[in-house]
Amino acid sequence: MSLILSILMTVSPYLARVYEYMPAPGQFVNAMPVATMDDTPQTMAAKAEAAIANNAGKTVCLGAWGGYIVFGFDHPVVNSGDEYDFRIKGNATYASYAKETNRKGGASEPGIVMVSYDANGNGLPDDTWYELAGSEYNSPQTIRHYAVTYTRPNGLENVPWTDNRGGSGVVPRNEFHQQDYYPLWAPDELTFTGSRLAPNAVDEGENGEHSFILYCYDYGYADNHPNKTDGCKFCIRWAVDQNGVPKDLQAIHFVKVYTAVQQVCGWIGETSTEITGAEDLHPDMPLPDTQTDIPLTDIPWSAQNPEQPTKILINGQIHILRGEKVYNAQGALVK
Ligand SMILES: [Ca+2]
Ligand SMILES: [Ca+2]
Repeated sequence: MSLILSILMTVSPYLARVYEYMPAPGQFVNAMPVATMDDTPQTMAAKAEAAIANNAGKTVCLGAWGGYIVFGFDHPVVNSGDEYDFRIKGNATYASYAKETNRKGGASEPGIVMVSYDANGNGLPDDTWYELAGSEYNSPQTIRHYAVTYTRPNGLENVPWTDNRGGSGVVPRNEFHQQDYYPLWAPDELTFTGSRLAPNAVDEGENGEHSFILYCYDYGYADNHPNKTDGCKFCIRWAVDQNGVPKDLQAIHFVKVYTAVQQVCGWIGETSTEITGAEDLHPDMPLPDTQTDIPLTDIPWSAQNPEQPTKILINGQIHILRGEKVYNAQGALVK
């Protein structure tokens, strides 16, 4: 393999970039990843990226409802049509109790997944977001256009919140985590918007004992099923616009995940989605609109460039390599 080919073909299947990390308050916030008073949105995105990019496998916590992360890959993830397209890893587990009752549940902390195509081509996630409609998308218990505002408490106190439906509550402190639960680098008020799924936890304890089982939703949420299951895989064809109309995206560049439930489970505290990585399940799949392809015999021969042309994929798009020269699918020299 020529040097130019080996350089051009390095497409990683793994999450490559974290563009934004803004958790809601929570018991693991400022700890996963660790934050200091000197941190900024930029340094925290970099810390989140170091934790989960390139299959690093550490944990980033999104805190209570609404807290989010925005990440992407080093190439567009192609919509395969009928297969799973990408996987998001979390730390969900099935509890033995739930296995005995033939229900899937345990530590399931579902996060809503949104996707975006870099429509303006600037490499930044500033384009329209589309929700992947998971199993609860049409549930009458799902609240759309929900908004919560968290307020920084004075010192190490419970974090109060109010919502846009007259509700209020706190993210309570517990004895296990002593750090500030309010993101250190955030403004004193933090408002998140999105959809809220119904609480998924049931206290299955008996005789005054508490034992919370967080039951899995069927499909379409991050940190909802264990990483080895199909329950953490996603299809781009599930994308819908803000009115619920399916959106046919050829590929996506960016993914946003936010904690989807607003729930406190006794001593185990608030429910918060965790992310430990993500992976394109078919990184070599070409973009469908580049399938049009010129015959290899049309690629110019020269004495300096005598090798037979071959088709290669660069960032998911068909190119043609001849010697040290690279042509696009229309036959134009690109390198
Ligand atoms: Ca953009
Ligand atoms: Ca979790």
